[in-house]
Amino acid sequence: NTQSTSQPTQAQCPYSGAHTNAGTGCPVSARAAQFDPFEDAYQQDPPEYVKWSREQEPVFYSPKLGYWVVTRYEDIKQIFRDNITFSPSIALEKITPTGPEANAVLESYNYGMSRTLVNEDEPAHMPRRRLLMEPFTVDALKHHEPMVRALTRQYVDRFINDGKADLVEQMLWEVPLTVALHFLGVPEEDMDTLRKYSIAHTVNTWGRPKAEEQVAVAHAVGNFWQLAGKILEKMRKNPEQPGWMQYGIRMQQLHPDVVPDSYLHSMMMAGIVAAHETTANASANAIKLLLSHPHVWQEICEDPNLIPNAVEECLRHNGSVAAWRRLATRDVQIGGVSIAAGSKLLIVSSSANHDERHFADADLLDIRRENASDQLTFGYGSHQCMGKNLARMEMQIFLEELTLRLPHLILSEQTFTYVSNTSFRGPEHLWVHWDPSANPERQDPSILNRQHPIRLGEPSTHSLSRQVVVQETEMLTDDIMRIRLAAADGQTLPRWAPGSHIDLVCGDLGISRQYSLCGDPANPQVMDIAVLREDAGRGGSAWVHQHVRSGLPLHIRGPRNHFHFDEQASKAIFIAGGIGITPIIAMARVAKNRGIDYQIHYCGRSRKSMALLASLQEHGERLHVYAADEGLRADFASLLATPDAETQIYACGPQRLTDCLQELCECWPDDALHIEHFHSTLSKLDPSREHAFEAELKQSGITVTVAANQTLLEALRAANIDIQSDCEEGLCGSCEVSVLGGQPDHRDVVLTRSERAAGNKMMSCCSRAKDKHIILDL
Ligand code: FMN
Repeated sequence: NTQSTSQPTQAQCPYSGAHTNAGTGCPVSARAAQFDPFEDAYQQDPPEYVKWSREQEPVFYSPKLGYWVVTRYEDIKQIFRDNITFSPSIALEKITPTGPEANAVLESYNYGMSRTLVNEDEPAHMPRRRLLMEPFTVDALKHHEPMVRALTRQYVDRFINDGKADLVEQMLWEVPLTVALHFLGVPEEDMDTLRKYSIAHTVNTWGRPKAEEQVAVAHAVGNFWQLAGKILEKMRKNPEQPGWMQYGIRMQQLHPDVVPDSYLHSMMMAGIVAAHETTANASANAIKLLLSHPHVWQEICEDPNLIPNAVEECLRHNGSVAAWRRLATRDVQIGGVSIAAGSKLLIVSSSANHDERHFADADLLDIRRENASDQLTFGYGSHQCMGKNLARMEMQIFLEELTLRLPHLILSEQTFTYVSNTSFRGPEHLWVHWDPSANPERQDPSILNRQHPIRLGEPSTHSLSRQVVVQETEMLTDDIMRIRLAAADGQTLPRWAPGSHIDLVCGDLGISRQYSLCGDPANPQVMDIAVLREDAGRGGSAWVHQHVRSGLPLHIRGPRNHFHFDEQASKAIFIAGGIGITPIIAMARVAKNRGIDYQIHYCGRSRKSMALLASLQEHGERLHVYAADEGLRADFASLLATPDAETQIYACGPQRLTDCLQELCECWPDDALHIEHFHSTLSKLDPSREHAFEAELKQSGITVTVAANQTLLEALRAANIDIQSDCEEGLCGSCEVSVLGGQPDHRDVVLTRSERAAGNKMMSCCSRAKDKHIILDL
């Protein structure tokens, strides 16, 4: 209850009366003693402000705040995971208790904010969350997209010719508020008043208002409360209207025990704040961050496919929720530090998002970061932000509109100010300028018709493309073309290890195909692939052969690697069939350079049809070539007759070859054989032969039904669970989920024999449950 007041902070010091350090006289370290989240330095850059803590003292007691402060990724995720030990009940509690005068003002408005989802404990929370979640699912959110687009366009129209704007004032505050109101089903007429009140509410809950401000804030909050009540009454008269509140009213009627009547009023007020300010702040932070990295801004202007992951990376790097709160309900250890029952925790999620232990080069803004969506700005587990996908949608649309219409936007010189509070963070103003005469739509008004599909839900690595240019092509055989790619901007390309492949986007066909990198991993200037034309294929390789010529710009994604080569191995056997030589040749080159004892066995129809034979000659006697038209056949049965604990086998080729190898390696140590499959063996999902099952999601506290005509991945996404995926054919391994109970029915070709037998992970794009129930660590 936000009315409850904190104890005076000093009294909570867990060390009072404890033995003290001889040196300082106090067990609280000097930096911990200085920690003050109301200082400007915290507001300006929270992760930087607590960097010392992440590095040296990841869990510390702050005497100024009366809270334990937690700053590392794993510790914070663990806290989010366990909502019984770490109660959310104090999430909205006032950090600074109000004085009697302000309390009297609040009372005069009958202010009665009770718990909402965000600070509700179990067992009340989950049934309520389940009941109220449907309007937040990806399917339910789709129809809001045109509204968000239209609003965004309308606001940009207002300032596009001005040459300068305060984006917060002129767009980023009001659009999310209007979207929030639409989503909640609130009439627009009360927008201006609501705006004023919602700022006051933030200060009231998270800030440290001075005594004289407290009373004014209390009046605003009281008014906000009363207005919310009035609007709710209007809605109750017409509960069939669209909107989350109306949905809540209907649920309340059906399940009054789960959604009590009194709850709706609080839900309305909290909903406005939650849906509005977080997104407004996140958008302002994101645009500020991107514009302060002009080359990154330029990249997304040129390729809007990058926007969904750029949004995610901005949420990670500079999110709008800097920290969150929990209450320890029992004595517990966090990161090795003992915390007593009743202790309050400030979990600095913005710091977790910069934890090098989880995010490589964490301070770098990398819009292609593959694990950006592991960010904790939305929280995690059963209390994860329900509106996350609405926020993602808005942020994508804002960036799309601005990069399309104002690619020449420049961040103006300015000092950024923040509303002083522990949790919600975004600049109060964001001044930008540009030359309106250079607005692209003045030259070509048709750009306004361009619309990029937004990505609802978490970003997929499908969207992380980069532009390259074809430097040269060469026909290696009648039907295999070698293609050399270079970075479009003349820069270097990402590093890759043998076994990696890229996804090549096949022009406007709307498809992409994977190709293994077969060049030299030590050369970051170029990437080589070799593509076999498959006339009976699905059109991708035919497109490549028809269109790819020197000088052609192309889009690629990756590199990605699911066929890791153990460079520490002492012995290796490489087996390739036909075009399967592409990943193998890169591995063999590294094996040679590293002095590994290796052999290459390469089979094909005829030498004429076998690519890269000339380059392979460097391997001398280690290379064994079997051309069928010469009557040569590999004798794998003899080669693999004696298992050897030190030898790793890497194979790539047609299915009959890999099946045969799998059989021959039955007696080899588990996981000695590594296979890369170029083609999926997955047949189309046939609902008549499948059964529906339930997936219980341990962390999220929900159970998802996977229908017979649906994949587990589809069902998880429909329930707003973030899962990465890539090929969605059981080939790539991106969509792996951990299994805690029940038996997976594996359909992928990624997991090894022992991994399948262990049964503790599965590929959600294709694998199912053997029985009716499976428990996942999600
Ligand atoms: N096909 C090639 O011709 N060369 C390759 O190096 C190659 N590498 C692949 C790597 C992976 C990880 C996968 C999954 C597939 C690979 N393929 C490769 C197969 C192609 O992705 C694609 O399936 C093939 O070109 C046929 O496409 P199409 O049926 O659209 O013509």
